[in-house]
Order: sequence, then structure tokens, then C-alpha cells
Amino acid sequence: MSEPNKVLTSACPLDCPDGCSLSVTIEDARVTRIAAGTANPSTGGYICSKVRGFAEHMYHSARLRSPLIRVSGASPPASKGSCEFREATWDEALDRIVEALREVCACHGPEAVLPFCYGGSNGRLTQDSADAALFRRLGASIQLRTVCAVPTSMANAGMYGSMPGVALQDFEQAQAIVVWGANPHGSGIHLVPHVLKAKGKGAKLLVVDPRRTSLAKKADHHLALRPGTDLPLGLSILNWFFKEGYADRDFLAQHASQAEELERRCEPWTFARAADVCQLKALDIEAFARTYAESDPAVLRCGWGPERSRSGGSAICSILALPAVAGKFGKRGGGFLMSNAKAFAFGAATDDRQPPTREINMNHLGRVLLGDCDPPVGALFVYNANPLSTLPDQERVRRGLMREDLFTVVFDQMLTDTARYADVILPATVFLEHHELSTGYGTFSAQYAQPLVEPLDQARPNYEVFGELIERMGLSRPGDDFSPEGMLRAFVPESDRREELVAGESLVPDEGRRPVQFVDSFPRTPDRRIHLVPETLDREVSGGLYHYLDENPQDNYPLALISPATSRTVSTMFGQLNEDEVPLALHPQDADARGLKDGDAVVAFNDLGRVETSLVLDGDLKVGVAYLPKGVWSKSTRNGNTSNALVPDSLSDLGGGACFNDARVEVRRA
Ligand SMILES: Nc1nc2c(c(=O)[nH]1)N[C@H]1C(S)=C(S)[C@@H](COP(=O)(O)OP(=O)(O)OC[C@H]3O[C@@H](n4cnc5c(=O)[nH]c(N)nc54)[C@H](O)[C@@H]3O)O[C@H]1N2
Ligand SMILES: Nc1nc2c(c(=O)[nH]1)N[C@H]1C(S)=C(S)[C@@H](COP(=O)(O)OP(=O)(O)OC[C@H]3O[C@@H](n4cnc5c(=O)[nH]c(N)nc54)[C@H](O)[C@@H]3O)O[C@H]1N2
Ligand code: SF4
Ligand SMILES: [Mo]
Repeated sequence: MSEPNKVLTSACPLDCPDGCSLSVTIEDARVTRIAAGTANPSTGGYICSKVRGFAEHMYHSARLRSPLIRVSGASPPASKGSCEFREATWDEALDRIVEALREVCACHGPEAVLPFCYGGSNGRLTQDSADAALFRRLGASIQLRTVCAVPTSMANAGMYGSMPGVALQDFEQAQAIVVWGANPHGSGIHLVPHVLKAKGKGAKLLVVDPRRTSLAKKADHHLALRPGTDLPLGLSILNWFFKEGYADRDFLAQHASQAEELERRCEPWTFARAADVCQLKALDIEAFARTYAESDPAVLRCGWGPERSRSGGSAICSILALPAVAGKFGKRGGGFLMSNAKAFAFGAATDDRQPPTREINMNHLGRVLLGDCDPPVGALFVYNANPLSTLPDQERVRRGLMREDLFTVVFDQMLTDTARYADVILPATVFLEHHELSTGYGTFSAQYAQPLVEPLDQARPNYEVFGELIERMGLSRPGDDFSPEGMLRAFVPESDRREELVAGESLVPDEGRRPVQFVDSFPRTPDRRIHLVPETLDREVSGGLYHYLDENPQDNYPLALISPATSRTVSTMFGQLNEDEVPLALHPQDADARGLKDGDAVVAFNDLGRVETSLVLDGDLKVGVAYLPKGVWSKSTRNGNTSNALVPDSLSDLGGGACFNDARVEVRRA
């Protein structure tokens, strides 16, 4: 007899700013429908189509259902990546892992083990909990998690001490809204209705993006700059504010430090000079700057597009300096929103001390696997990440993963492109099958969700598997508790807040008050002031903060390739559902110049690699810009490469961030 339907609450932990509450229908012990829940008011009664269709994702044929071990005894031996696996029990798979980790540690020392994770599970229980304890106690290399958000976080922390941002609802109060290098229609949909509502009430909309995005189409001012040139643009606007009397000198004197130094550094950047570098018109920049300066209140949403290039850290600093210099704080609907990831101060699941072990920048994985380090990496343990798809210099990463003497574990929900190169694959639960504590980094919410269905076949949650590996490696310590309840107690020591979470309520900081910057929320820097040229950041940037690195002229590769998010995937999650080829987009003028037509088979190439797929013409792109979305699986192109095969593994000026938007390519008929 089938069970009656149940409708239960959950929360979305995916790598998305919105942190939605969910309402999940279970029929016959399976998830059949997901809709918006009510705990986080920012969810506003709707969720994205990806999570609405999550059942299709979680029961897809690419879902891993049991541990797999690579079959290497074949004759001739199958090369890595050829995807020859046999099913194994958890016991056998974990035995194999323990044996391999011990062997690698014995041969090369524990730093030869490299744990590798990123944004797959943005939840607090499934990352930096038992996994962190395991690798710290082992003495493994430390992975620097630099692929996303490090330049933005450093800029926000250095200048404002990660002050909480403007709530989405408060965008409705603004007279001008700047959306700089963000695409909320794709990557954070809950901001959109608030922007449109403000616009309906007469607010001006200003967009900085090399593409005419959905919001840019509605904008009063759209600056379609050359990718990677946000810094000159930002500096020229700041310079004009200082020169033309738009700088709020009283506010700066009271609340900011180093304003004179910033003024000095932006001085050389006239609109004419910036226009030349950014491929814009000086008059358009001036109109944009004037509208922002003369609107009150004015709010700025800074996205992650501008950080992903050589001067990305300084670019973000220049953007975040705009509301300070123009005096846009102190009113509801004024200020900025970057990331609210630091809005909640949770405890840690383990108090293990970090031994001073080797640090490895994840953006250099390919290089590191191919021996550019001592000791060599002998074991790579991938979880919550899909590095072959998401890291720069894909061909090099692939060659690294093909090393026969590398032992690779991939712990994932899906048979991803990376998993195909593993020696051992472990099946992970999805968030509806495990406990999770999730926080949205664009909305103010922390939510706890219990498992709503049993794990599919043999899938297991991260905390359970890493907890077991700690025991099997003999690394247990008295007081260890990696149960969901134990970790929740460590994260949220106050029992009343914990009870609210377990009862399905969404925690909000500051008793639910939406903070107004410089009224009830101030910089969290030690002196509570804005640091316009923070010393720590200034030291890190070669040439000093706000120093613009010119584009390396590459005559053979004139097109700037960008690869931002789409509404179809979250990074690479859901990419397996994409049955069609994913085309490369060019502006019709660029296609014409190369004798190419819509639908042609093309190859995009540079010295690093090539991607073969079809061409689509897109008049919304800036001339000189090519576009291939983020998150594409190898099955969606003709030669199995994706945009990252064309992305250099060079690093941004702050924090060693990835330079996805510095890819330069040429395109011709295949
Ligand atoms: N070209 C280009 N590349 C990019 C970007 C770009 O803009 N352009 N963007 C970058 C950005 S912003 C980011 S954040 C990175 C993301 O880089 P990654 O973190 O490597 O990418 P994801 O697709 O999020 O990979 C997450 C994997 O974790 C798995 N997973 C999810 N939940 C769990 C869990 O609970 N347990 C386990 N074991 N696994 C789980 C998912 O199935 C998925 O395969 O990509 C970067 N790469
Ligand atoms: N549906 C969906 N939602 C997501 C994600 C996803 O993959 N899919 N990813 C999540 C993650 S990991 C992140 S980090 C966020 C990212 O969220 P967003 O900040 O929105 O980031 P992107 O989509 O990478 O790029 C945003 C915009 O920057 C533009 N851009 C590209 N180069 C430049 C440049 O040099 N300067 C400027 N000014 N703009 C540029 C792109 O055209 C794009 O429209 O979204 C999160 N939300
Ligand atoms: S991915 Fe984002 S928009 Fe979609 S349900 Fe999750 S939090 Fe909401
Ligand atoms: Mo990201």
C-alpha cells in the first residue's frame, strides 16, 4: 500500500545568494514536487526552475548509486578517464582509500595528500566539518579556495570589515540602482522583482556588463565595457566625483580613512582615458556617473563578474569605494550589497589547530598535479567540487588527472566529468537526504533542514563518511562528535536559537531588522571606519592597490571570452540534464568578419586549448566578446572541452583569484 503524500519543509543549500525556503512533496518515499517555502521571507513565494525540477536531477541516471572502483587490471590497461569501473561495497572502497592514503603518506609525507572541495554543498554541515578534521589531523596540504569570491571578500573585508549589505527588499526604496557585473536574472533571481518595482516607481537603472543582460535591456544607462576593465572605469568615476564636487567630504572625514590617497591614485583616470581602455564613450560614462551622484538614495549591487580578471581585486575596491565617496549611506535604499556570507557568526565544528602545512592555490591544480611542487601530490580527494569542469587550464588539469601514479577519490552525487578520472568514486546524498544548515549569501537567512527521504541506494552524507574515515585512519580524538546534532550544537551554542532552527524557522541577524548601512550597521573594521586604501591589500597588489594592469595585447587572439552563469545550472550542477549542444556566442559583426553564420560548426582556440561546438549569433554581446556559459559538461560540446580549456591559470591581483574573464581567443570554422 502506498503512503499518503507528505508536504515537508526544507531549505536550499546550493551555491546561490538567495537561500530559499522550500516546501517539498513526498509520495511513496520519493520527492515529487518542490515549491517555495515560507521561513525565509525573501523567497517571496517562488523558486528557480532548477530546484523546482530537483526530483529529475536527484533520480537522474548519472546519479551515483554505489561506490565504484576503477578497473585497472584489464589488458591492455584502460587509461584514466575511460570510465571503466566496477561496483564495490563501502567497506572495500573505504579500505582502498585508507590503504592508499597511508601509502602516499609513507612514501612522500602527508603533504602529498591534497583535499579538494568547493561550492557543491554550500551547507555548513557538509563542508569544513568532519572533512576538515580528517585532513588537518593527517597533516595534508591546505587547499586555498580561490576559484571564486576571494578578491571580492578581501576587498569587502579590508574596506568595510564585511559590513552586511542592503536587503533585497530595500532596493525598492532607491532612486538609482547600479548593477555592476552581476546578472540577477541568471544567478540570484530574488533581486529582480525589487529592482523592477523600484524602476516602476521611477528609479534609474544603471548596468555595467559586457553583455546586454535582461536588466541592461531595461537600463537607463548601460556601460558595455571590455571585460577586465572595471578598474579604469571605477577610478575615472571616483576621480570625477572628487574633481566635480560630488565627493561627500564631510562623510569621508567622519567615516573614512585614506580618502586623499584614493583621490591621488584615481587622479590620472579621466573619462577620456578610461573610455579608451574600456571601449566606451566618455560622455556615456559621465552620464552614468552623474545619474548615480545625483540620485538619493542610490544602491549598488556588485557581482562577481569584475573580480575574475588580472586587476579584479582593485576593481572591486574601486566599485565599493563609490558609495563611500559619493556619500550614499545612511538611508534605507542607499549603500551597497556584495556578499552577506559573514552576516552570521557561527562557531566551528572542530577546534583542531591547523598545522602549518603547504598551501596550494586551487587555480593551479593542473600545474601542481603535473609536478610543479615538492613533494608531488600523490593522492587527491575531491568532494563538493568538479575541478575538471570548473578550473582554469582544463587541458592541464585533465593531463594531471590522467597520471597513473596519482590516487584520486571523487565523492559526489553524480558521475561528473571529474569523477570519470577517479580511482575510487563514492556516492553522496543530496540535501533532501541529509541534515544541513544553510545560509544564503545574498539574503539574511540561516535555516536547518532534516532529511526528508532515505538516501538513494547506497549514497551517504559527507559528515558520516568523513567521520568514518577519521576512525579508520586512527585519527579519532576524545570529544569528537560529527553527528548532525553534535555539529549543530558546536555551530550554534545558544539552545534557544538552535530550537528555532530545528523547528524550521529561519534565523535572521539583528532580530530581523533589515540593516541600514551607517544607521544601524557600521563597518566591522577595528576602528569602525571605511578603509579606502587598506594597508594589507595595498601591500599585496604589485604596484599597489588600484594599479591597473593593461591587457596583454594578443594579436592572434583578439576576442575576449567570458563564461558567466546561466539559469540552467548552478556552477556545473544540473549540467547532466542538458541534452543539447551548448553553442558559442559571437556578435554578428564578429561572425561576419570571420565569414561565419549562425549554426556553423566552429572552433574557439588559443595556445592553451580548443573548444569545438556550434555558433550562435547574439547581438546582445559587445563586439569583440565571445561567450560560452559556465557549468557546461563535456558531453555538451563536440570535442569534450568547455570554456575553461581556454582560460589561463593566471591569478588576480588580490588573493590569487581565478581570471576566467581574461581568456583571449580566436574563432574559425571547424
Ligand atoms: N569558466 C568559468 N569557470 C568557472 C566560473 C565561471 O564563471 N567561468 N565560475 C567559478 C565559480 S563562481 C565557482 S563557485 C566554481 C564552482 O566550482 P565547483 O565547486 O568545482 O563546481 P560545482 O559545480 O559547484 O561542483 C560541485 C560538485 O559538488 C557536488 N555536491 C553537491 N553537494 C554535495 C554534497 O553534499 N556532497 C558531496 N560529496 N558532493 C556534493 C555536486 O554534485 C557537484 O558535482 O566554478 C568556477 N568556474
Ligand atoms: N543559476 C545560477 N545561479 C548562480 C550560479 C550559477 O552557476 N547558476 N552561480 C553562483 C555562484 S558560484 C556565483 S559566484 C554567483 C555569481 O553571480 P554573478 O555575479 O551574477 O556572476 P556571473 O554570472 O559570473 O557574472 C555576472 C555578470 O558579469 C558579466 N561580466 C563578465 N565579465 C565582466 C567584466 O569584466 N566586468 C563586468 N562588469 N562584468 C563582467 C557577465 O556578462 C555577467 O552578466 O552566482 C551564483 N548563482
Ligand atoms: S538555487 Fe537559488 S533561487 Fe534556486 S531554490 Fe536555491 S536558493 Fe532559491
Ligand atoms: Mo562562485
